[in-house]
Order: sequence, then structure tokens, then C-alpha cells
Amino acid sequence: MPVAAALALWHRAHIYKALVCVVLALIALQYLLSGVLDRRSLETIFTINATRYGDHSYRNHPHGLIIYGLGTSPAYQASTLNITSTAQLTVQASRDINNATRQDMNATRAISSPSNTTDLSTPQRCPLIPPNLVGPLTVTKNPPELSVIESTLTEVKQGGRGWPSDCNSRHRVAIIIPYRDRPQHLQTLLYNLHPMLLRQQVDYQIFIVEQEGTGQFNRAMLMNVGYVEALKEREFDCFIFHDVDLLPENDRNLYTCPEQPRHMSVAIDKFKYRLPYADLFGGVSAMSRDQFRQVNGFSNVFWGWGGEDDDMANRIKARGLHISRYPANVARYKMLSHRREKANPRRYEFLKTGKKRFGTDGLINLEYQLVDKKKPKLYTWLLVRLTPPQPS
Ligand code: BGN
Repeated sequence: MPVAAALALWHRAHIYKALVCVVLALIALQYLLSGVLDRRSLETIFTINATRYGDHSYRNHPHGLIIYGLGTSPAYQASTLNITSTAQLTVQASRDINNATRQDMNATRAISSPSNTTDLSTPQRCPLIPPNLVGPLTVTKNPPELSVIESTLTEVKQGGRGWPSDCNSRHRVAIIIPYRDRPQHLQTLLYNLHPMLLRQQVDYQIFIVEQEGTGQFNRAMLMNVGYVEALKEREFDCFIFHDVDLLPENDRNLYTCPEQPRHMSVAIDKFKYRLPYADLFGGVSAMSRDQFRQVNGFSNVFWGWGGEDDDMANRIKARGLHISRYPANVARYKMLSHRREKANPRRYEFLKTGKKRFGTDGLINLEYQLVDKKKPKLYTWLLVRLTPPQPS
């Protein structure tokens, strides 16, 4: 064979080898490229899901798709999410999915009920005028046994509390009843009062403030104690100071606090349903929390019957407030009979000099000991030892 022919044969063999190499290289390239493309398409799917669930952590970690076990090694998954085992990964993943689903559900809820989903379950404010009032009441002076009253008044809660069941009351009212040794009167009042307060749709609690011992009764100081102790229980905004022997005769006489202090027992049967004098503030009266604080409460110096309510009327006027009243046909009461109490011989003197003490005698220097406190069904009972104020 000539030399030229041998050389040509050798060249052709190399060209074939080169061609085989090129083909192999192309196959390898195609294989590598197909892997990347695959991963890209999965990333896209996952990112779309994450975006739909609104979970930003997925978007920040687009390789989070690995959580679903779609192809990459557990070691790689762990390094991406900075956690160590596949078990943890699964937990983390399901947590994330739950969160995402919750957010999704919330969003769906918000869209399907844009205004007030919660309002449907929260009762509305009660109407300004309670709808179930009857006007004149049949007053019962001979109530059934206490246990019978307790079982009849199913809506009343322990401690003498009541509130409307179908609407949010506009008034948080503490009824303060100064008390000593009148169990029959108390039973009668509770029997008549509770059903009326429930109809009036007030959110209320009845406090019986009993003076310990047999010394001179101090109605005014017991009112002050009732105010202070009631506020330890709840932020009442209205206080009704109520004698135990007065029974309301009309449920339109609302146990609430308007703009000005209100004298509520305008017309009492004992006084032939006539107001004895213009500034009378005794019997039953209503003051807001702020008004009572503003006048420094009642004076503490009136021991025995009379004068403390007149002193309060003077305090009210001195602070630029005035006594308001409902008409006599509404603000009517029956009085239960009892022995006349011993009047305080110094009441005129204290009334005359009262103005000097408005700032120093009252809530500001009130001293007492709470001896006992109980919550039977129909009232909250406070037994108190009063400390006479030191002369100033
Ligand atoms: C008044 C009393 C009041 C009492 C009413 C009604 C006095 C002070 C001297 C004028 N005032 O006479 O405290 O609420 O009667 O009973 O005694």
C-alpha cells in the first residue's frame, strides 16, 4: 500500500472517534439541561402555591418545594431550612400548611362576610326606653318565704346581681341599702325590687351595708362605705342610695343616673304623696360615680336620725349641680311602718356649719372596718364597723 493511502485511512479513523465524542458530549449536555429545567418547573409550581396561601416563608425559600419530597436529598432540604431531620421537616411542613390554610380560610371568611361576623353573636345595646315596663305596680307588703323568693327569681345571680339577657345594658348600677335589724323590711324590698330592676334592663347589684353594734345609726357613713366597697367589685357608673323601708310603685321610675343627681322618692304614701320640701334628698336618690366623688360623698358626722340628706343637698348645690326629679305620679313609693328612730339633736348645728366641712368631711376621711362580707342569692352583704371621724 502506498504511503499516501495509509495516511488517509488513519485520518478517517480519528474523525469517526471525534464524531462519537461530540455525540456523547451532546447526550450528556441534554441530560444535564433536562434536570435543571425539571427543577425550574417545580419551583414555579411551588411558588405559585405559596403565593396563593400567602405564606412569605415559602417565597423566601423557593426550594421549599423539597418539603414535599419532590426530588432533592434530605440533607439538602435540611440545610435550606436550617433543620436537621426529615421528621422535623414533615412537622414544620404541616405546620406551615396549616398556617397557610388558616390564613386562606380567614381570607375567605372576610370576603364572604365583609362587615360584622362577630356582631351577629354580640347582643345589641338595650333600647333607651325598656320595652317591658308596665307603669303602676302592685306592691306586695307580705312577701313569701326567702327560700321561695330565691327559687322564683331565676334570673337573679348570686350576690343580688341581674342584667338583661338579650341586650347590653346601658347602665351599671349599684343599689346601696344602709341596714340594721330590719329583716322583714329587707325581704319585702328585695321581693318588689328585683323583678322591677330586671324589667328596667339595668345591669345591677344590690349591696346591703349593715352597721355593726348598737350605737347610733349613721346612714350617711354606710352610704359612703357602700360606694367605696361597690367600686372594689366593679366599675359601677351609677349609685342608687335606698332606704330599706321604701317600695317603688311605678317601674317607669328608672333606676339610672341622668345628667344631674336625682331625688327619686318624690311622692310617699306616708306624706300623702306630696313632696314635703323642695330640697329634700332623702329616701331614695341617684347619683353618678363622678357626681358622688365630686361632692366628696356624704358627711360622716350625722349620727342618729335626720339632716345628712339635707347636707348632701347643700353639697350638690355648692358644686353647681342641682336636684332633678321625675313627676310625682311616677316617682311614687309606699313606706313600710316602723318605730320612730331617735333624732340627732345636733343635726341643725351640723347642717349650719356643713359648708366649712364639704372638702374635709366625707369620702376623704372615711374610716371603717369591713367585718364580714357574704354573697347570698339576693344581695351582697357587708358588715361594717364605723370609726367616728376625728374632730378636725
Ligand atoms: C327632715 C330631715 C331629713 C328627712 C326628712 C324626711 C332634718 C334636718 C333639720 C331640718 N331633716 O326634717 O333628714 O329625710 O325630714 O323625713 O331633720
